[in-house]
Amino acid sequence: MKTILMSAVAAVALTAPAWAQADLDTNADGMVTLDEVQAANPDITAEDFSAMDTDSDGALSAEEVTAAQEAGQLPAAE
Ligand SMILES: [Ca+2]
Ligand SMILES: [Ca+2]
Repeated sequence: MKTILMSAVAAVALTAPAWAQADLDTNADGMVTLDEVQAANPDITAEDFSAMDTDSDGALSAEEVTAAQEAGQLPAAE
């Protein structure tokens, strides 16, 4: 029973598209700001953030977070 429940949780985590971003988005407003990125990754600079913010709106969307992680600009959430 316990195994079935854990498998279900794992499946949900794998299929949720924005799970990594949700992890960074500490105030849950749907966007990841520089402060939120730095809270999890103190080494990220404003310059690094600008490079990841491809549409320059001052925050990272789920797509931008995923792209940054795939490009190695942002550590992938564990
Ligand atoms: Ca946020
Ligand atoms: Ca953006």
